[in-house]
Amino acid sequence: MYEHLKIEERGAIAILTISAPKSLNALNSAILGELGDYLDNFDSNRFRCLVLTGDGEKSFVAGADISEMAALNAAQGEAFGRRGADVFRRLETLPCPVIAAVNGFALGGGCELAMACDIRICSDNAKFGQPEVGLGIIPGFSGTVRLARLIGQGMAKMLIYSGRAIKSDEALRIGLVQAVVPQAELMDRALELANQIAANAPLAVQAAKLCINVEYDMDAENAIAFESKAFGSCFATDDQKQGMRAFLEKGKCEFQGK
Ligand code: CO8
Repeated sequence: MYEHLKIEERGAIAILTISAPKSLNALNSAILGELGDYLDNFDSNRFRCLVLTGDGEKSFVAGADISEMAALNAAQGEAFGRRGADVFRRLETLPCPVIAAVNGFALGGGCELAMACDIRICSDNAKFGQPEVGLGIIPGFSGTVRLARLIGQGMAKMLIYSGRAIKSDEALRIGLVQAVVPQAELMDRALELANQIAANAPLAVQAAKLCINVEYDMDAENAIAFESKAFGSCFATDDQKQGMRAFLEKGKCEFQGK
């Protein structure tokens, strides 16, 4: 149904693969459109985790499509940047968690896409970077926003100003990724984590995601109040009743997401 997206469902886990092998999965308008459509129709009641990856063993996403950007004027550049940023924001605010399984190059828009996911696991051959200033532009899919938030301003400025790409071990050291695994194990390890997430109470997982995302932009007082309210709302769910009963009876709970 999509030209550049491959979709797989494994129980409560959805796997989305960006596939444009000729350009190392670079993001053009068509792919952004498909990604936006997929996210708009994503059923967070049915799926408990989304794993996002790139096709092949070389590249996650090698950036926005340079051939499409080359002739843009300022207004068109802004519109293209806005379009990508909107799609990435939809990914970031998807109710259920998203794991980026980064299988190779995550450059420019590819690094920005990975950063819009909740958790990043990468293969040992992965490379991250924001090379945009070497093309006469800046990261335009929210990279200046998210990179600084994820790894701190100093490190973000060093990477963005220099355009330097870093290997997986350095990405782990600076906190850009949460785990590095051998390439052959990448999907298994991502799915293992996805299954751990999926075994937990889905409404509680969603509430935790919402809290962490929303509270980041709040002052401490409002953030704490927001968390208290979300915490309280968990007690209105069957999952909380059943989860706590199962614990007290030393049983296991199959959460229903109600
Ligand atoms: N866009 C378009 N085509 C690409 C891209 C890209 N980002 N990346 C790779 N390709 C194409 C190559 O042109 C090549 O095509 P062809 O076979 O027709 O010549 C094919 O993919 C294979 O690539 P290479 O032959 O270059 O493969 P290598 O293994 O030699 O190198 C690299 C791999 C290092 C990944 C190299 O391809 C590269 O440097 N790519 C560009 C990386 C980059 O600069 N990315 C950032 C792009 S800018 C961006 O993402 C901005 C996001 C914000 C946009 C805001 C809108 C205004």
